[in-house]
Amino acid sequence: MTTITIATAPFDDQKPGTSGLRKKVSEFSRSHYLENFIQSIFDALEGRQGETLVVGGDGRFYNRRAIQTIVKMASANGFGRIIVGRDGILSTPATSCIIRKHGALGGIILSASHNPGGPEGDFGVKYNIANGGPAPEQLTDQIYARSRTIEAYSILDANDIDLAMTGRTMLGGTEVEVIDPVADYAELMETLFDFPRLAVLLGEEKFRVCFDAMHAVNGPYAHHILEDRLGAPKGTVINGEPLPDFGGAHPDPNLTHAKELVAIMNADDAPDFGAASDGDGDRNMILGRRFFATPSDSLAVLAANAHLAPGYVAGIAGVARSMPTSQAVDRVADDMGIPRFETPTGWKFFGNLLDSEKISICGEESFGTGSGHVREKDGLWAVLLWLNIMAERGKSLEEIMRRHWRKYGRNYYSRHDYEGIDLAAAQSLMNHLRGGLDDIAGRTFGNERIVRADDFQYTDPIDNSVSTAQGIRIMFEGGSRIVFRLSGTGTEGATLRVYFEQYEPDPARHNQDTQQVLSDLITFAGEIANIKERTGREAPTVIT
Ligand code: G16
Repeated sequence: MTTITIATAPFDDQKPGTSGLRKKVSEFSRSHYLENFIQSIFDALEGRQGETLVVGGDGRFYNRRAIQTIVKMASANGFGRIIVGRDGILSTPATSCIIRKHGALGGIILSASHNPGGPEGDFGVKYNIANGGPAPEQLTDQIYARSRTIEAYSILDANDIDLAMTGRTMLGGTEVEVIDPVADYAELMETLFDFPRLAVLLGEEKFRVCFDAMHAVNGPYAHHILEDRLGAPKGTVINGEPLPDFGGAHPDPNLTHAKELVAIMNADDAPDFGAASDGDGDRNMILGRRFFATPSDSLAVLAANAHLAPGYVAGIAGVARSMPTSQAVDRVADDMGIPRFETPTGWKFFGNLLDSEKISICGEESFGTGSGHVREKDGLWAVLLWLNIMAERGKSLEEIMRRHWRKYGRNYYSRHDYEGIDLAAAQSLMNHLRGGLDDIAGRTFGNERIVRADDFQYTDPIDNSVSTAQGIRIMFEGGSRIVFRLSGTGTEGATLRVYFEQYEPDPARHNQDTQQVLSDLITFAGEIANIKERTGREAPTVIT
């Protein structure tokens, strides 16, 4: 086997977004496109010689092909050991767990998360660092800079490795180990949760669960943990086989895309608990019987009750949420007297806070929650923590949520997405808002005064790095907020996200329709940003 060096020329569009580089499969599969980006990652990594690299993905179309290329390139670039998930499968949280457990330099995760898959769908590459978390901005900037100047990449001239069998082989001077994708992760979950207690709950005939893996990566993890280990009846996990095109569906666990689960949970004989996760297994949606827990509320409940699970029995050090996430978890932190942090959108911003143990639990409105057990958000972890809490409380999900609201008040919350709009129009909408910030502050809307309008900026309390232009915030006296930002994960045009939040302390008013409660804020946002005129859209594409 020999290493060959292949001449190439830079592509000018390899700037990683909120979570890695995401493009259409047709773009990623162009000659040298994947290779350029992988070599740019390797070139940005100091001291990779002899180190361990973890490689896996969510099973989407192009996953296996890309893995073969990456393994040969990693070997040619001097990695001493490569750990690959069997069949090329590794969820994002499992990759984070494996990087940490095996002391790897980092890992490459092939996923475009919740974006559709298949030959016409999306593909993506993320690099995670030695702490198991997403590469911080300094590193993604270096990778991007390298991609602008790259002239050649190195690859081993070798046969493909057998991804179907676990075991070790040598590839050039590199040991390649194909591992069971689930084992390390399941072992970690067992240290955090009361598995015997959960086995009793899930074994009870009167308590039923439905987990929708959406034909994505969490299928094997959920089958193993929920059904094989905890004894939930077969059939508890639906759509449990990862498919290259996710069965033609959109593996996004929200009320719009997880239609099958939503119908099951709204039926007369609905199970007690429902959940779905996304393409790469890091997101979660939590449902009770005919009841939806918003991700922001779910985060707040998990923070308030985490001590009921063995892994968090000593309490939590602090919490963090991304800026657009509702302030529900802030109220929990204030009540517990622990620190809380507000970060930009993107899991990478939690890394330093978790590493320095300033926080134990964090989450985002975009269906992501997690803790210090790994450095990624973790869909199945959230499910197990909820189940552990329900087992201890002996209450339904809705009862737990309503009790929470009675204690802390309810943050009515919704996100409106305008997907696939014209990029220039989206940017001009944001610039228009930015330009008018001084005029917005101090205005009165209904009975509420706008106390502040700004473009969110974050200074990391650990490394003092500064991230600017992270979203427009309009904040009202009573705690209501409107936030505007452009998504950093789409692959077509731009996606405008508008987030609405209104706080309601009075329990007598906790039963209202969310969109109704927020309707005035929604109208105001439409007017202030000229959404219809600027996007050409009458209504949002997705409301969560
Ligand atoms: C990624 C990031 C999250 C972020 C989400 C939405 O999630 O990891 O931190 O909240 O995208 O980002 P945006 O609003 O910019 O589209 P995932 O699950 O897609 O990897």
